[in-house]
Amino acid sequence: MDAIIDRIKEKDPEQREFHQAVEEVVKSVKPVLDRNLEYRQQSVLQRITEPERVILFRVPWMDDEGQVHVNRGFRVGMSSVLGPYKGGLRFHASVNLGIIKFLAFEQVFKNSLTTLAMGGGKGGSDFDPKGKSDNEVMRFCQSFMCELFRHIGPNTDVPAGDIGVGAREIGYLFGMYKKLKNEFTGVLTGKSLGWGGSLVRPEATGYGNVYFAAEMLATKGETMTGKRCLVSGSGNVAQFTVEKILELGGTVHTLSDSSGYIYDERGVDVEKLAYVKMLKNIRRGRISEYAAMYPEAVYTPVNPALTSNPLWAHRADCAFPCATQNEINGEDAGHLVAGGVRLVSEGANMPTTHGAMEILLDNRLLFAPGKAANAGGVAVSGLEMAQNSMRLSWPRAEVDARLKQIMKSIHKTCLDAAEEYGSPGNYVAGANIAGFVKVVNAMLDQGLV
Ligand code: NDP
Ligand code: 2IT
Repeated sequence: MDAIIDRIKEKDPEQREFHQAVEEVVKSVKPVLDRNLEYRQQSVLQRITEPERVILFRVPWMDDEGQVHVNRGFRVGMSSVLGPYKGGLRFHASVNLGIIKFLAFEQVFKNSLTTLAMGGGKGGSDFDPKGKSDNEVMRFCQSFMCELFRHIGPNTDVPAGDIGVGAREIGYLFGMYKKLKNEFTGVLTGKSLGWGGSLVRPEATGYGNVYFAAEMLATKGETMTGKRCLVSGSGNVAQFTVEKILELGGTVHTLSDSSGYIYDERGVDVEKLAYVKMLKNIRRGRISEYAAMYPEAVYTPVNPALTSNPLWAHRADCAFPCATQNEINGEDAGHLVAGGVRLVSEGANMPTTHGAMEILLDNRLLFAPGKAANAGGVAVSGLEMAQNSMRLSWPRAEVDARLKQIMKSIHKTCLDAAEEYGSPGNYVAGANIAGFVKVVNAMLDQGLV
């Protein structure tokens, strides 16, 4: 297995996030491979770590001043053994092929855990939507779709949102897809309600994250009531993580963006959350403005050169990283433990570095990896696909009940797999093993293709 990882690193030495994601899964599934000769004979690890396809394309667009810009577009289809490629699109200046491959790789196991028929993929662009006008974003999305449309389809590949891609972008992307293909299909999820979207899809990742955390707490006879929580990010996942924590009786004391974070000792309540939604989703402002609006909060700019993020040093019971990858490092993990945190549930994809995760697991925290805890988003995307196929839409209570049931079942699946392979209570091992076994069995059933 070391040789496989070495080969992946040699082939693409700059794809650090991809190596990190692969190493975590490979480490977890070692006992599975040890017990299964066929998996080893069939080279399942080599096969599962090589994308089925990678599409890389030029995205030219013109800004409001008439200046031409060129960005890079990506779509990686990692595995289609369980269904059409499924996964979000990320628009962020940091996007590169290694990041999209890590996200696509994680998505394969996450989608497998949902029990819905979805393969794994991811895409995006190094386009930075910050400070762009609606018209600029629209022209960018149209140009992006002018190439992407020929590679996707409701039975081939179904993109959705991720960082920098929300309802506005999905609308522009869908409009261009529909025009180019001359058909109205459920080719994207996260659509607006009026034209094919599902109720609860905007809330699903955040709500699912907290449903998962509540399941973990229940194993200790505890609930979210009265729990002090730290949340990072202030986008889609963070907002609805906060909303559900409040609903279940917890308190939330932090929010952040890439410039800094706010600490509010009195707590982000329902009214303040409504302000954050307006600030981030409509005004597209910065979280620093929260402290101007609510003087009881303290804003701290975060210096990226710092080795740790002070957000994670506040005293709390639970932490919900909901911004981006590798936002909790070893030093932050030490602060979380010292600050009394007993539960970490990853709303973001791979927000915890490998070293940090080891510290949290060694200290016996309840730790939920993103591929389990944030699977609610893609799960409701799967439900959106189902509703689109039937040309029906389910009521809110029905979608929410299905989401809750899926999160409950992922929680149990993780615990059962961890127990079976000798790591009781380890959700990282459980999620990786359960996700992996289902994908690999399907791969073997379908032959060497
Ligand atoms: P949004 O774009 O809505 O919000 C992203 C938030 O994270 C913003 O507050 C953003 O701040 C912050 N952020 C982004 N990049 C960085 C960075 N490099 N450093 C610090 N902060 C950063 O995205 P989502 O809420 O949708 O996504 C958040 C995370 O959740 C991602 O890891 C995503 O992959 C994951 N996820 C999302 C799902 C979904 O359904 N949307 C489903 C499952 C996982 P700023 O405004 O300054 O950029
Ligand atoms: O990381 C993720 O699971 C997402 N960004 C959501 C993907 C989806 O297809 O809804």
